[in-house]
Amino acid sequence: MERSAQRGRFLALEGVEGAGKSTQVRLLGDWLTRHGLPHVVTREPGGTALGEQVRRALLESDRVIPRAELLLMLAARATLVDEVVKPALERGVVVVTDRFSLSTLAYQVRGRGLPEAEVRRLNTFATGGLEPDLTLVLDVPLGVGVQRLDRRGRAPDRFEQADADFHARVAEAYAEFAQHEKTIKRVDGTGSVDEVHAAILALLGRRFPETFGGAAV
Ligand code: T5A
Repeated sequence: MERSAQRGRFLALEGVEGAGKSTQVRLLGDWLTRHGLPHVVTREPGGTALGEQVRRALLESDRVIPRAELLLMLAARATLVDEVVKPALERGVVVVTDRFSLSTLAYQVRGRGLPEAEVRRLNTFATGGLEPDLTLVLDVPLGVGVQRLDRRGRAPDRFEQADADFHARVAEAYAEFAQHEKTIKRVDGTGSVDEVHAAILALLGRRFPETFGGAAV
């Protein structure tokens, strides 16, 4: 996507199930509100009327074959990009999303075993080449995420029910992509909610001082 002086920042939070993404996206949104910074908070799959319908189909259907899973994720993403993310960035606001393209590489490529080059090509078609300025991967051991979700007491969705090997491949993928791509950073997600929030703000303050400089909880 064309950059302009006014273009906003596009941030994505990622990680394994129960890593604390939704909690941290909400806190980041609250922080931006308190500091008077215009922003949009969204999630994937979802974030639009169509995307939320696709989300229900993806999470609640008994069986979705991997290629259909990929294409549904990308249909939701294309809609989110055109209806929400691009217009917001063009207005110069900060966009924070709970998951984006890195989830597709972790879950559909590494988890489901779909071919990476093909998935990347289709993803670029869906996004028009738009990538987050920074993707933060909340780093927690798989067991911690599972414990947090158990404590929440909600019935597991189709992804949460996948076997341990699937989740291990997803976790490895996050670690590996974070090692090789400059716009992906890992954040220790094992501390308290407030500690993780502070770590995210510190990292954003270093990376985007014009927006998050002097950030304090
Ligand atoms: N998916 C998605 C794909 O396969 N491909 C794709 O391309 C995309 C975009 C989405 C599913 O779709 C898949 C991946 C997912 O399986 P979802 O419900 O959005 O489904 O799943 P998650 O993103 O994993 O969301 P969860 O809500 O399950 O987990 P979060 O957001 O990581 O965790 P959160 O913040 O809800 O916290 C979970 C619990 O832990 C507590 C919270 O209070 C909550 O009870 N908690 C903490 N407790 C202690 N210390 C902390 N630091 C805590 N942080 C949170």
